[in-house]
Amino acid sequence: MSVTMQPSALTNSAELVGLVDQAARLAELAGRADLTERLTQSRGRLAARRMRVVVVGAPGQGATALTHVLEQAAGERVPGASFSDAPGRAAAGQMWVLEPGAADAVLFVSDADQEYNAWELEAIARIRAQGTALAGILTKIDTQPRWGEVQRANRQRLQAENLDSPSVPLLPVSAALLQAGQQRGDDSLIAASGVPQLLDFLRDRVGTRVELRLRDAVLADVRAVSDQLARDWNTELDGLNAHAGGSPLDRQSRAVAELDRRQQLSASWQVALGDGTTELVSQVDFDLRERLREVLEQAEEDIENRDPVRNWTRFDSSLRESVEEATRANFALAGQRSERLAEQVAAKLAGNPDGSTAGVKLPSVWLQNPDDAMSRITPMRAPENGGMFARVVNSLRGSYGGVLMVGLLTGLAGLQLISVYSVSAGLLLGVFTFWEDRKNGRERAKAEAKMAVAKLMDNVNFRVGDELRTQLRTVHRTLRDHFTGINDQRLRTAADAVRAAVDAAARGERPDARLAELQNNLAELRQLRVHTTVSAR
Ligand SMILES: Nc1nc2c(ncn2[C@@H]2O[C@H](COP(=O)(O)OP(=O)(O)OP(=O)(O)O)[C@@H](O)[C@H]2O)c(=O)[nH]1
Ligand SMILES: [Mg+2]
Repeated sequence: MSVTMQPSALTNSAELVGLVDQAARLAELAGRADLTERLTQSRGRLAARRMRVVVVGAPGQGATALTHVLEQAAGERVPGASFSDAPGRAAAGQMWVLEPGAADAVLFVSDADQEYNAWELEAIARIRAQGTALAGILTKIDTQPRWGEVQRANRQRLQAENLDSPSVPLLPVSAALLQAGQQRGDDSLIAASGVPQLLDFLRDRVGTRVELRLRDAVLADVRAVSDQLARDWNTELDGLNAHAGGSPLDRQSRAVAELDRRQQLSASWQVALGDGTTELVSQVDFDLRERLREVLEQAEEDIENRDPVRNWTRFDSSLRESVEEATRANFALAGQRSERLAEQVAAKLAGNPDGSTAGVKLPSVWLQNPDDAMSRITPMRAPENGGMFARVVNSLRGSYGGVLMVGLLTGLAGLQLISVYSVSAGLLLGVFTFWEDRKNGRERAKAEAKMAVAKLMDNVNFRVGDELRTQLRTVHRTLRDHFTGINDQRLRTAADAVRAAVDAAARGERPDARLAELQNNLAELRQLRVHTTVSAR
């Protein structure tokens, strides 16, 4: 009893839920827990759609109490729903007007002690005329054990007034029971309140408008699942048809041989993945070191020939750019190699004579740029180049020493401390010290610059290398999980085929029953596929 009022362009939540459920049932039939899980997620996304529910009714029927408990209990069940009391409460005998489009669903409440009166029937007729999804709610069922009779009587009245086609769902609830159940933590009271059932009903059965983006995402999931199931079942069907010839015992031994082959393949892809990963990591790691070594060499050459110490910030940032370029290239290589590894493993698992990956889906693998690791690398500290002042002081000290030295020597010869000789010696030594210092300072700055670069490169090697290895470990895990899933499925299919063949051989018959079952499933899938594509236009 789905309440479907909107024109069907598959923007209606109830129709979409129906398709998701149908696909989920088929996935379950095929034992594909991974696909069932994917559909559970689509269903969750549908349950989280925005839904405005307005509760209306004659005065005193329990609209406010119901709105409160729905708000409290909605929780995970219908996380996108909002509930409100009828705006502009109607006084007895008057009619209130709902803005068209203000609600996705209307709950019309009436006390379970009495049947719909004329006023209520008129109100229901008006809401129906507006085309909003509608459900009738019998309230306060805790005080009225005979609510079932009232429900039946209401149905008759709706039918008599021509208001029951399509049928209006009539759901019993009790706000009081829900509250009592919540207070005492008693699940049976909560279930008896009918409120969880009402919420599920709103989630799955009330057709509200679904945004196009959500609809397309859900349909894409359903299509992907049905394609996957079609592939599985077609493969099995081909197998059955190919093996249909010969005696039941022949078919049995062929099925056993196929299972055996798949078991061997199951070992070989794991070896391929293990070896391939080790090789991948060492190749990519080597590539990173090589690229960084080139950057380091270039930087050392620049320090030697171009003296970048004076323009240190620019040197620092251009060095970083080269490092980033090198790491990006390295990560891109890692991505390509990972994809190639995935193909190699898939080919091993597929075991096709032509070495293709046909029959085994490839996973999507990708690496992120190590921007985060790069951003944690601090700029290089500028080397000190001594500075002019230090150099002048040093030269003065040199010339002073010169004056003293020669002055004292010539003093012994009877000349004064300050003489032509001593002053000339002082000048000479001062100039000498100045040039020596300048040269030493430059050499020291270069050496410091090289050390700073080496330290930066060490840091990059450490952090980016670490990031690279972490990401490659993730790739390995992704591949392992992906191929394990496929492998399990292939083994299960082969084992099922063996069991079916053994059964058939025991009964001495052809595997017709399974054949018919597969054909039925495929027919249902084709129909599902038509629903999800044609209506999506
Ligand atoms: N026993 C019982 N009483 C209820 C229940 N729901 C509501 N009531 C009582 O019914 C009376 C009316 O409830 P409201 O929720 O205020 O009803 P309403 O339709 O919002 O009323 P107005 O806003 O005054 O028109 C209150 O006394 C509630 O305590 C229920 O589930 N069980
Ligand atoms: Mg009220």
